[in-house]
Amino acid sequence: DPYADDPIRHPALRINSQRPFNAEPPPELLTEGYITPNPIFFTRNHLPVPNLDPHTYRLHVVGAPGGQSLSLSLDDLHKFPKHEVTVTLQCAGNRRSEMSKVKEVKGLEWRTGAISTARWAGARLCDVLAQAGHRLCDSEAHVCFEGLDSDPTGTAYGASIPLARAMDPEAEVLLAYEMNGQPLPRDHGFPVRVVVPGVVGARHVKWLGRVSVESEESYSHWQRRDYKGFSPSVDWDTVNFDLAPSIQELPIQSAITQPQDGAIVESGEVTIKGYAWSGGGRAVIRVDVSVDGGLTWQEAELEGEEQRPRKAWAWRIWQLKAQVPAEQKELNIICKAVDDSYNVQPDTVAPIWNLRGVLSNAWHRVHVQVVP
Ligand code: MTE
Ligand code: MO
Repeated sequence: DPYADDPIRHPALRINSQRPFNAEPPPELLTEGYITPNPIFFTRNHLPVPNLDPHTYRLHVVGAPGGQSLSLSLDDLHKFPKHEVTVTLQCAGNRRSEMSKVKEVKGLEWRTGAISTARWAGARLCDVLAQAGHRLCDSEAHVCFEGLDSDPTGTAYGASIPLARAMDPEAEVLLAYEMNGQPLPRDHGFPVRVVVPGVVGARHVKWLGRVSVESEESYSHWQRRDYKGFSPSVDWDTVNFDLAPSIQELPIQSAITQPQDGAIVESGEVTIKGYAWSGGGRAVIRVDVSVDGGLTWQEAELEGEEQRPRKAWAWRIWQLKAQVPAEQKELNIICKAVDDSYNVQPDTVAPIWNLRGVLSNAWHRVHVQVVP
């Protein structure tokens, strides 16, 4: 069993698949704090978790022509200036279970929890690339990452991001060795992973073994044959992965974590809570909440760290205290967020349905019963 050596996990996680391990925190724990504690941070593994020795670990960085290749130990990485940043990581498949209610999709049935936030620390990728002699001379180039996890044929997990993002110090792309002040847990990439603020989880390669600059995107399955969006009309007979761009920045997203669908709440003051986040460093400027199925709207209060313009890498937790009269029988709660480019979420799922169930960001809806 290639999974026999996987780490022990927190019992509160909701498991979507055991081998490989995929799990999300329950909604009430997800937004309990602004930072997600390491043991309940959502986990998305495609393969068995490698068991790497931090003393013999080396990160191979392929040098630029005329530059030199690097073989960096963990100590070597610690010698680069340490950079810290709070980043929300979201899987492209977050909220897929709502899409599969419209029509069958291929993929894990994530609810609203394939998203979490941590304070990451490590070396800046631009500093490491510069030491290997790389400059931003070819703005069409890509930085390819390879993990040290692999399938029985020896194929490793891989992904890539544009070189322009990797070399931009303002983009704050990290080779992270710390998560919330601790060494990375095994499930989250020990000893080193990539953190790409504002970009889909799939590019945050864990158990990082190799970094190279290429003229093309990574040839990995997960870069070329997965994590792309399509029209609702495209099915598995007609899909052409070569024609769609790989998902990088993610669209505006929000969800309700409290109360949960099907709950019973008491009339009077009802607390409604959730998260909101947008990709590409776009800040959340507003979350609108309705308790009457979208007839009327109220603005939620945004909590958590202030967001920096163009560098809003982390989510906002939001809250609304709604007054619910005793004669009310039910609430149809909806939330929708707006980012600072005035991007909004689509109101329903069907028009954004796609065969792989990615980019599921329609208005989130929760139905609850009210008791006096
Ligand atoms: N890196 C490696 N090496 N192997 C993987 O399976 N999964 C990716 C990404 N990096 C993956 C990986 C995907 S799809 C996501 S959403 C994130 O890791 C999840 O990171 P987490 O498990 O720390 O939440
Ligand atoms: Mo993912």
